[in-house]
Amino acid sequence: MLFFNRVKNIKPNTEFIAQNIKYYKTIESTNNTAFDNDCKDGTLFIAEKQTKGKGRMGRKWFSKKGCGIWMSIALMPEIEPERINLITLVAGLAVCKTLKKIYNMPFKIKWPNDIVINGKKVCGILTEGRGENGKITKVVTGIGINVNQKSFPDEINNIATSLYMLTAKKSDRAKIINVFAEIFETYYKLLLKGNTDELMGEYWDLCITIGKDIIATKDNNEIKGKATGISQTGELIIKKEDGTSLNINSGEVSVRGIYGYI
Ligand code: BT5
Repeated sequence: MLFFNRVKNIKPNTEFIAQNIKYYKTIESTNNTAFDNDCKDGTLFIAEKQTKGKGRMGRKWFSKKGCGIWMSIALMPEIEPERINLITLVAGLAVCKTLKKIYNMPFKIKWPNDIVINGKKVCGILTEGRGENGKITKVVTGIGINVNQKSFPDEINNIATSLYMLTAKKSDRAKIINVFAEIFETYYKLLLKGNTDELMGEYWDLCITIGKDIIATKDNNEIKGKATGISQTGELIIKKEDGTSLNINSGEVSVRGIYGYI
């Protein structure tokens, strides 16, 4: 069901990101709707509530009505399939910089797709791609930001936070989206030009995973080691306990610190 402009005043100063906007009251997942609809490059899909908001590997994303930013951007990049992960990194960098700019608080990135503060998650990102004959036709990057929640369900109470809980003030969702769209577009254009050094440098500075002892879980197997960097295609480079190195891809693993969530 299309819905008229609930999050009012989304009007970023961009060339194409969020220049076309589709608003919904309740849908299953903005990522799915973005795939199912023909649309222009950069179209923003946004819902007041998602009934099947999703994270990676089939996980659930809690998307309470009216409290968060549940949005997806449809992109048609000329990009090799193995570089899609970089779009998640760009989106994470753009959310982190947006929140730091508006709130002046020490938001950080937990590789690949969480924005965290004080050990809790305020935003998650899910990027999915579809293609034909080895070529990407559409990429959807879905972003969930907890904005005005005053509490969370028990399942995520220990790991989730919202901007309201951090500031004790209600935030204007459109303002966050406008700033985000402008920063995202700048970095996304750099990525498409192949000019990744600057954005990877900034990502590195904000990423709390690098340098940490971590456990990556893949297919129920645990890999222990130290995260030493990010590869050119956005993978996390891990130095294992036996001294060998391994690159891991964001879609397949979950990463946590040896001491807790981060
Ligand atoms: C993510 O997955 O963090 C990606 C979340 C992407 C959500 C957006 S909302 C718009 C778009 N439409 C969708 O359907 N999805 C995208 P992952 O790294 O797999 O983390 C999922 C885990 O985060 C869950 O298993 C919970 O532990 C936790 N979680 C769920 N809901 C949360 C919330 N609202 N805030 C913080 N943590 C949450």
